[in-house]
Amino acid sequence: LNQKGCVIWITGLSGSGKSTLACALSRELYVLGYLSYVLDGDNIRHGLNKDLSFNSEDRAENIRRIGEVAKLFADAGVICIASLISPYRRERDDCRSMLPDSTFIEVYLDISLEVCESRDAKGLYKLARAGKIKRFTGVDDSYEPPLNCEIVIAQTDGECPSPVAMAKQVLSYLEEKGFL
Ligand code: GGZ
Repeated sequence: LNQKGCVIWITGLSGSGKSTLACALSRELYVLGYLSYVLDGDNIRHGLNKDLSFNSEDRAENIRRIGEVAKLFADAGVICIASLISPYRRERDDCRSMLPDSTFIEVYLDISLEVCESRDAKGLYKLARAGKIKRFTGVDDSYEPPLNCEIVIAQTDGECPSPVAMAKQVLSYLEEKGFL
């Protein structure tokens, strides 16, 4: 396997496009002949992390466990794509510090709450606003944006980049840093 393992850690609000980016990126990497694996918060919460709720302690544990698993994948030489809200800076930084220098690539999906809420693909924001889901990130629970991440994907003139455009932004970074 002629590739260097790393962790691409995608953080952002619910509905910001984390899973969409993870999927698009994984597909592009496959086409280019690279092995990647996606660890998606929402999926992992059905298996490995099904014992965890959304209180702050459990979210921290969710981040920690996914960080540990991502590290194993990276050790094995895989490009591991972790997509979870991961609202806390401290736990994200803890994951970063577990990995060899420059192999933790943090991607912030800087999409406004307004846009995320207007998408509301699963109707969760609506439920959160109605008080039917408590502690919903951005509504009544905190999100701490990264201060110094490797990649920021942002809206331009209110427009969100397409999945392929987001993936390409990450791919150029990986290329520039010699991972591809
Ligand atoms: C945030 C919630 C919540 C609460 C359920 N707050 O956008 P989705 O729906 O499909 O993905 C979200 C997912 C969040 O899981 P993560 O493991 O990524 O979160 S964290 O990193 O904070 O542990 C969302 C859904 O679960 N969801 N309740 N209260 N998102």
